[in-house]
Amino acid sequence: MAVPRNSLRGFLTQARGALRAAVDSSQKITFVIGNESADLDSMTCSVLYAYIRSMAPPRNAFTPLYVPITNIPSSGIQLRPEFLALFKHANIESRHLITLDDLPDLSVIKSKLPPENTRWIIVDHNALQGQLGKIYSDRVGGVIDHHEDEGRVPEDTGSEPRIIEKAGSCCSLVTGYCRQAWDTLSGSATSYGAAHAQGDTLSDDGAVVKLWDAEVAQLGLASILIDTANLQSEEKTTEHDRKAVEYLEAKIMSCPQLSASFHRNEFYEEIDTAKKDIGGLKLQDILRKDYKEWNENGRKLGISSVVKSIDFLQQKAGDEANTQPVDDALLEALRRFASDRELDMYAVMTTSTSSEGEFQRELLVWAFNETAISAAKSFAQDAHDELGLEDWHASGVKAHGHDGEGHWRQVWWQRNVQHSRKRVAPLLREAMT
Ligand SMILES: [Mn+2]
Repeated sequence: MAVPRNSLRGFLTQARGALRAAVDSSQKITFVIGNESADLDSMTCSVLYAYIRSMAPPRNAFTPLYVPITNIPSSGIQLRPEFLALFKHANIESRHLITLDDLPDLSVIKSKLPPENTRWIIVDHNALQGQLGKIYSDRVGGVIDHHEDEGRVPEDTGSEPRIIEKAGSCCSLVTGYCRQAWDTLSGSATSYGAAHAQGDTLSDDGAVVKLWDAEVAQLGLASILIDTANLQSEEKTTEHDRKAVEYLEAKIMSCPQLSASFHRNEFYEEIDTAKKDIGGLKLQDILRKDYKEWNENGRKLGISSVVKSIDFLQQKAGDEANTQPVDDALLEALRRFASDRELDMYAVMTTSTSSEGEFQRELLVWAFNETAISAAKSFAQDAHDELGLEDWHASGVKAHGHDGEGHWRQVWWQRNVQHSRKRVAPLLREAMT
């Protein structure tokens, strides 16, 4: 039985209830989870997929209800101002988002949520990482992603998708996959009946469903616009993105309450501005806000993506430390971040806009022991041309070589700015194998 048509807010409340029931009375459950960086793309992919799928599940679905999980503790939501800005458009609040805090504690999760009772659909990544990955990898039964295929999801995923394709935003692939079911839902008589049953005060039921659709559509649209710079990035934007934007925008424009006031460019500017508004965050929070980690041959690699320049980070570190010279404060903060996570190699990728208005990237790589150092050096050599690595300006974070403690650190301009972590991470990982 499909879940009755509902608003996003109503659906998330119901999904949380289903999760509780699964834990309390060991019922089966299906999760939809994004990657550990829990960026806008990961969050919206899991919510959109779970929402549409729960109202139109395939006949032999593991469970009719799909529970979207955002792959961070709930405290992480506050680190993502773009989430908060977007929630208003989707008529939800932070408390509605289901996070890792809603799962049983890791020490008891295996008994409270036995793997055989679960199925996992992974979106915006294609290998379940971390502690969840250790316990539930074998239970992954579907994937939609736009990263390099790690070959971990079985070829045959039955009635769930196995889609790994290039796209600016994974949410474009999710939208493409769900649109047929979504159209059927929105056109069906039961939609109107469900809206009516909700006792909504809007004059006609069709308008209620259109508003619900528009709320969810804005969620998906935001992620695609952010990932493709409002479809303006030629390197990132694909046909999937353009089609999905057209589709979602049509859903928004067919909603009478929104059509007059909604403007895509303004909407993009609002979410993008919120995303870059990280000045109020602590440096350690900025570093963990968009962070991913990998294990290669027992060696740990961590990469933080930051939407501000190294200069900004230095300033921030200096302000927080108060006492130290500015350069040392940032290095000290990075060192602490890496050692808290027992990293062998740590990289920071920044994006920013130059004073001339050029989009630019910096890359800092820090290797903390001999094995990591040799990996970092071969990365520096092998990836040099592809990434367009160029020595960073001399001031500030000392850019070169050994720092006297068996460490090695290097900072570059990454002139080939089309390469995000999606490309840099595999290059670093390759160097570590
Ligand atoms: Mn993504």
